[in-house]
Amino acid sequence: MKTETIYQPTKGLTERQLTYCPGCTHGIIHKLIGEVLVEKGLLDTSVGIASVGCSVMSYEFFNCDTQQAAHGRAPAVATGIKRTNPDATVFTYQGDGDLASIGLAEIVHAAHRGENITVIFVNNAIYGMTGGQMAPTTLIGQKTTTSPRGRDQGDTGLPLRMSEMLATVPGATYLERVSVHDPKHIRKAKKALEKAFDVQTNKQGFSMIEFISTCPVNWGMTPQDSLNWAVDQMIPYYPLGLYKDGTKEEN
Ligand SMILES: Cc1ncc(C[n+]2csc(CCOP(=O)(O)OP(=O)(O)O)c2C)c(N)n1
Ligand code: SF4
Repeated sequence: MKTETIYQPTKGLTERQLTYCPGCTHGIIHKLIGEVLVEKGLLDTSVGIASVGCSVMSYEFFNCDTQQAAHGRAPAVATGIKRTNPDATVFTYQGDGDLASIGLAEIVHAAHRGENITVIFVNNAIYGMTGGQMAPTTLIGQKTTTSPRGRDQGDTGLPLRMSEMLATVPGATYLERVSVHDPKHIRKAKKALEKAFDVQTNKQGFSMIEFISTCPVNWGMTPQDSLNWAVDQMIPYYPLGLYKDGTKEEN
């Protein structure tokens, strides 16, 4: 009997079982990255920079060369690797605690220098790995272990919108915010990733894709409720879309 392959796991990820909690969208984002690297023929020349957070083990999952960076320092490590290996495709994979809190200086300066790297920014509005503390991206009123009555603007200011902020940095080339809460948005997110890697291949400079992601465990929700919460609460504050496309200016 003739058999037809309808679906198979991407070769862009190893066979190692993901360590993410059930319903966490880190896994979907990994899969998209793996698919894009394979489809663009970049896997063999890619170097992923794993950061600190739930994705600390991502060096085990991406089926390419990887390097672990200290908390927040992934863009600096990526800078060194890219500058010494200009033909490699270099990407970082960072949570919002990693990128928007401890690594805020690194990401701003890497964007400002226009480093030719691709940043994958996973915004789940909380510190996942360490048990659900408030992050710079935590929403006003959102309860976390360090804001048990809900984040208060008077105490901690407004949540940081990284894509909007980096769009004001002249050196940044391509910035887009996407979500993976349903198949339509997953397809859109993949397109944005493809574009970001194209920007790097074409030596056009710094690109970042911000993913709205879920943390059902620390949000205290079922996987389905957490997808709904991302749509109802996160996306209104973090609107999806293109924040900067400097490639158009250059054409
Ligand atoms: C210098 C330093 N400070 C603090 C920590 C502890 N720490 C590890 S992971 C983490 C939070 C990570 O949260 P995030 O980046 O949002 O990723 P997530 O786990 O939510 O995917 C913190 C504070 C550390 N490892 N190193
Ligand atoms: S703690 Fe949250 S972010 Fe981390 S793997 Fe679990 S659900 Fe995902």
